[in-house]
Amino acid sequence: EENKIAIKTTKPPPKILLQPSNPYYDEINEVVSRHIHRIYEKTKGGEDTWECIAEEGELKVYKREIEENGIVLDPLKAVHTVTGITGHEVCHHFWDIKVRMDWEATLESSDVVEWLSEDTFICHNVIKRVWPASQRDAVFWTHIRHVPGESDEEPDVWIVVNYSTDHKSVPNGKYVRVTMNVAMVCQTIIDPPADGKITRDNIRCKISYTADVNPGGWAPASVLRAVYKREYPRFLKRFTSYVKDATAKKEVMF
Ligand code: 16C
Repeated sequence: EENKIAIKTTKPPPKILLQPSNPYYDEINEVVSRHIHRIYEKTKGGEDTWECIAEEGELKVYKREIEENGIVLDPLKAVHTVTGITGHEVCHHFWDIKVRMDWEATLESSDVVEWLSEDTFICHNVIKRVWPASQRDAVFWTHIRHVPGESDEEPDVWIVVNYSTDHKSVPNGKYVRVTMNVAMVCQTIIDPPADGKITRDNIRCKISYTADVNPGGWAPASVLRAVYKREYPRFLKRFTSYVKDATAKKEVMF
């Protein structure tokens, strides 16, 4: 495909977790901690500024309308609870670029640009074009992490963060560059059965997904909002049922 930028990395992933010596270490830790803290912030009452745009069973999708210089920046968040899968499994499938195109419906391509560590790489997504807007792309680091619960009562957390960055091997210009701060945060709830034998029926995953996306250049607000309203709920349903199917016959990955 002559139209594609040659950015596929040939270097294999290092077999070591993200190290303090890595230039991205501080930024990644900061962004990850901010997302983790968000899940412990219980809603403090008062006016709820989030507008629900979709509700289906346990899935709820909310947005807040924000525009800056005519560009839609609506932050989006979704919560979902899915039985039969763990947070580790959800995060693994969200992070693993080898399976991304199996559940991503809005991408034309997705490639690794550089591996930073065993748990982190930089990638390049080319997003499908939406008429009448220009085509978009995104370059971001994606990091997966397991974090112990804040207290004895809190379950462990699995998290993936996708956060925009620049990379010399993907010059800006061919597409309009989208920037994002996306997090998939999961906690696994186990209801142990009387016989003590835990199966997938006894497992639930509480998911919190947030997306702060800047579409980069002008795009018609009404079209963009309509696309978001359709695509985010579709993504959450499609992705979670993908993970259920992919793991159903496998041993539980706690
Ligand atoms: O989080 C998701 N996927 C991750 C892994 O790929 C990653 C990607 C985040 C995508 C952020 C959204 C980009 C919005 C681009 C704005 C496009 C402007 C179009 C102008 C319209 C007038 O974190 C799952 C992401 C779920 C998808 C969210 C909705 C994105 C809509 C993109 C439009 C493509 C529609 C294609 C129609 C078939």
